[in-house]
Amino acid sequence: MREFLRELNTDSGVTLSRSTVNDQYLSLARAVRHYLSARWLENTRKVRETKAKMVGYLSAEFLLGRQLGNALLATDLEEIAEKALAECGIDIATLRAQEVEPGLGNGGLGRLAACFIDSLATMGVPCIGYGIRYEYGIFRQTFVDGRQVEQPDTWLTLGSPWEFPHPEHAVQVDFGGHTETYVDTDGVERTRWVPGWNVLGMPFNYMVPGYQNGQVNTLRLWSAQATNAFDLPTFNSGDYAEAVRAQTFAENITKVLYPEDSTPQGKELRLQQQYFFVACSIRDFIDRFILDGDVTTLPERVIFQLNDTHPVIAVPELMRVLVDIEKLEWDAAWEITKKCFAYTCHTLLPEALEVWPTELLGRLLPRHLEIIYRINDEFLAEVRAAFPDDEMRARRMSIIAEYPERAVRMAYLATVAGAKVNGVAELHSQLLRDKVLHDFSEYWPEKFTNVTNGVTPRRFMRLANPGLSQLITETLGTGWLTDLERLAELEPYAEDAEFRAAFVRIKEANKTRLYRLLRARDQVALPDDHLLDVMVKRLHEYKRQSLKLLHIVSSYEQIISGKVDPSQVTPRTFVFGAKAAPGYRIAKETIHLINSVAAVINADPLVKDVLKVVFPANYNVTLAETLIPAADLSEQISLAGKEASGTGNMKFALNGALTIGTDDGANVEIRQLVGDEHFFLFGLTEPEVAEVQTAGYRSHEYYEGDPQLKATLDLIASGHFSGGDRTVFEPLVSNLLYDDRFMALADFRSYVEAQARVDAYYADQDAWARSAVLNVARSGFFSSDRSMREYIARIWHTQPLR
Ligand code: NBG
Repeated sequence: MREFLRELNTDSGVTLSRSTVNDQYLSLARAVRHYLSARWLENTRKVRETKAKMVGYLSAEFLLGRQLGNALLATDLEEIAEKALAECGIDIATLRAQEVEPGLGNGGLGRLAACFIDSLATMGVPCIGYGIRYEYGIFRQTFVDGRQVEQPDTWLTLGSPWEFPHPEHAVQVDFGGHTETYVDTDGVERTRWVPGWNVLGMPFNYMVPGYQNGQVNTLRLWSAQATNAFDLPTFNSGDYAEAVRAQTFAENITKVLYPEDSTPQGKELRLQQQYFFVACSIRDFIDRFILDGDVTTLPERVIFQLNDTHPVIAVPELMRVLVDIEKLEWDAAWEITKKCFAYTCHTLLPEALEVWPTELLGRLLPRHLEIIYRINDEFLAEVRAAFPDDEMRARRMSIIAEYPERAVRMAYLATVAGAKVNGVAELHSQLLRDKVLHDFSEYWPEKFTNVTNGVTPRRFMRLANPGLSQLITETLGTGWLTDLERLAELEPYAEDAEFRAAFVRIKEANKTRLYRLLRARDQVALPDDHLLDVMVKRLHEYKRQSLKLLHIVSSYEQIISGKVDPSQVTPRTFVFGAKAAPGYRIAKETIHLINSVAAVINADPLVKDVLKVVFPANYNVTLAETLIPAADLSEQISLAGKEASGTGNMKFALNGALTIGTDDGANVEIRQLVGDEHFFLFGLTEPEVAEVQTAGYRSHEYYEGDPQLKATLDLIASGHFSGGDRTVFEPLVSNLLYDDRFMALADFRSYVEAQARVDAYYADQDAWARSAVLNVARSGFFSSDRSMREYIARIWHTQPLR
């Protein structure tokens, strides 16, 4: 408390009585941060001294969520802080709510990175996360007339108490120019890069505290600044804009997060971002951890995990550093490089595998393009030697694509360079081996492995669901939060009526908490006796929010057309949360349709007691923390073979929602673990999808053949949800009828049948509660601690600090 007041007086310069909520929040944050800093310095010192091998987690995204709650939990200061503040008449919840979450990621991939660094800190494994400090994170979503409108995410304006700038560790990053050869003093011919321009990388450190273990790792995010920010003579001459032009230009590099996670925007700025942060990170690691300058020891000191293809330009960058700057022989440098990287692929959509046109790469990073060509030449020579009469194979495996334009396939580069390549769920890894990277897995079977994703139980159980966490602790004692498989011990309690009742009361309280929030935030009032059916994730066709919508509209259509009596319907509230990439037309139209359907259904007295649709704007980590613990039903309905893993699916199961889902991504493993009776499976399997596609998929036939589906689509097409205007949703309807790349219509029948099973099962509240408890008890596998143990054992070979 003294700390808090001191911060308030000295740092914010105000007295308690005159302080704003923001002052109070900042002071509390700083007080907690002080508490951690000594540990942090100690940790960093130990890593340097013991020369422990570190994980360098390279990721263009870290979707951290709010920091205050997590820091209080990690330091076990929650109760103390709450009591002390209460004595000053301050409600800690108000301060927590003041924090703007750093939205430095799009979705699952960025959130996974955040879960992983939390787990590593909790396990005491030295790790440094490297990424980008975007000035504007993922846009803030608003709705205007039901349409998404993006607002800039100004997360830094009210102060950012969690970051520590380190100007003394700034790194210069070069771009452009050309390369030339020269003969060095030993008579060796070498290449050097003569860059055209450069910027400065300014590091900002964030603490990554382990859960109550005194360990603090570092997340280092880079911000771009001009090397010569300000041109005084030009300024004095009166040309103020020109005087800061360099600065503006440089700062653009880290200005915004690309709001896209599954189609690459072939944008030069994005490549600049990627190179910028990995160049900074590699330089930084060598300067700060290889103190004797012996870069040949790098593989003993670090393994850089490439989080998808975004950081893969780090491979030629490390080669450049080793060969051009450290003057190692090419072969020696390549041996080192191959040991320093491992690659995680997070997708199956071909359009999401990044490729960079050689024209662009050569212009921006001429030396790197040369290095990539040489890596490719040597690799293809190897392939040709191994398969002498198979030129087609060599062409297929080339890192350089020739069509439709000459371009570098970043996933191939990562696969060739990486010591290991992994997918993020069993099915995904299998499809990587069998399809996306088939030639490579044949050539290097031992390189390929799977590590199924996980989520941190500290944030997604303990912080998000204190009620359930307390019940579990009362039942099992402490310790389960860092040993989540212990949830299995809850299994017998599924048969215990008293336990189930307590469990149900917590679910109800979580619903109440959510509805209170939504009332304040979105001015919607929700009935608290409905089945709560939730679909939250990025808006993408493959995830099939449209299929969910077809189910809702079909339930509605059956009532208004008199086919079903509303009194026969299981009352449901449907919640959506999703952002669409600003340039993704169909996704944005889907958002518009969801909002339009919601407006009509919520206003229709006929369905008033049985159907509600809500779509709170700006779904983010913070909202997820309130939404997920309240859900009864988790929607995981991607087309089989498209969702790499999913991690939301795990968060729901761990909080006692039942899943309705396809056999896709980690759903497969969730179903295997929780059991078929406690999971609503539907839809084509991946091999069936492939079959239907080969045979020729015509979605129109499903429409013709299924009266319920026809009535549903016809209702949308009729203008019922667009004030009679038939043109508004015509593109969406046509897309489903004549293209339907992700086969929503093919899975419709099976989906509504599964939903009928949901209704029937929900009627037996006790059976449902039992299944919900079993979902929790059987989902301990999905802790990110377990994922980290697997990476450590099979990929990283690092040790906890002692
Ligand atoms: C996403 C997948 C998800 C997966 C997360 C984390 C990208 C490119 N991929 O299925 O779509 O859970 O990565 O692995 O964002």
